[in-house]
Amino acid sequence: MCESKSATEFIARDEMNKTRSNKPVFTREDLERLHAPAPADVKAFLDEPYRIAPAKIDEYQEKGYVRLEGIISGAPLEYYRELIGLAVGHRFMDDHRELADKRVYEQSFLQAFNLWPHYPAIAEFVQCFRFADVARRMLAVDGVNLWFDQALYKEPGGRITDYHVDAAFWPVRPAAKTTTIWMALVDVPRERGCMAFATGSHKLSPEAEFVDIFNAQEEIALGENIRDYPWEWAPLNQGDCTFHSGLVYHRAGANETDTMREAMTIAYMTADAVFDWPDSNPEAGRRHGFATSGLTRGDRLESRFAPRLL
Ligand SMILES: O=C(O)CCC(=O)C(=O)O
Repeated sequence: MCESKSATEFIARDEMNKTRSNKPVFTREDLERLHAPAPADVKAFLDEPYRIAPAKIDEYQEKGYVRLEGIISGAPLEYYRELIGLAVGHRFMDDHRELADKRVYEQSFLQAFNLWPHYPAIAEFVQCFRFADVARRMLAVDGVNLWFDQALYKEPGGRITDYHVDAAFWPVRPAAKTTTIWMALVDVPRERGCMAFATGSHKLSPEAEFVDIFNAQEEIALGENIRDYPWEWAPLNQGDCTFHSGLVYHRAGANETDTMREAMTIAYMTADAVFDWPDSNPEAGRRHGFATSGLTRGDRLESRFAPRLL
């Protein structure tokens, strides 16, 4: 296996290329890797179920999130860390802005949304049995559809991620039957920007409250409804993950280290989810239009870009 190349390294190399020729170079070999099928041992790992103690499922349902150790490890971890790093580097190769020149929202992370439709090697990972099966068990449903994936790379010096509830951004109902895996591709201690969850806040309301993090000008102060909740920080070792409910309030710390916080996320919904949105954010009906094209409010949400996984 080739030496692992993180997005930080890729972007640094890209900067070198740019200085030399004023044109970023993404090698043919890099692109080929993003289109190549996984080696047999890596593929076998993706098909292997992850053993979860029933207490972990109870914890998810009680707190709205749960931490799981070693969802990925060894060669598969190195393999996908490198591929996801390459894909993030590819997405951002024409973005040469300094952190301080970006919009406040963009200073929280490099957000590489829906890598799977563009890079077949990542599609295998995003659609795999191993993670979808855990999602199905957390949601206590018979089947799950993919909603989307996104890599969230918090740059060194990257600001906090403002508190919010995911389901308010999504035209997916019931919100309680959505969940996201947040996977640490490197160690993510608190100082590298780990996640924090308001435990139990997913029970506040079946309708998600819209917090407009996209237009923040500074850190958004916690709302009164959520201020007194027990917030728990969730530092993770490389290869660990959290699953969090689409209804749980959460945020993340700043990256105070000098290395990238590399995280990969995949969002899932119950297979009988419906295309619908919260009254607090009618705009959600227009977001993710590629996945809901041709659907009318109230239709079952399944499409080429929101496929059934299990
Ligand atoms: O990674 C982050 O900083 C925030 C992630 C998040 O909000 C999410 O995955 O729902």
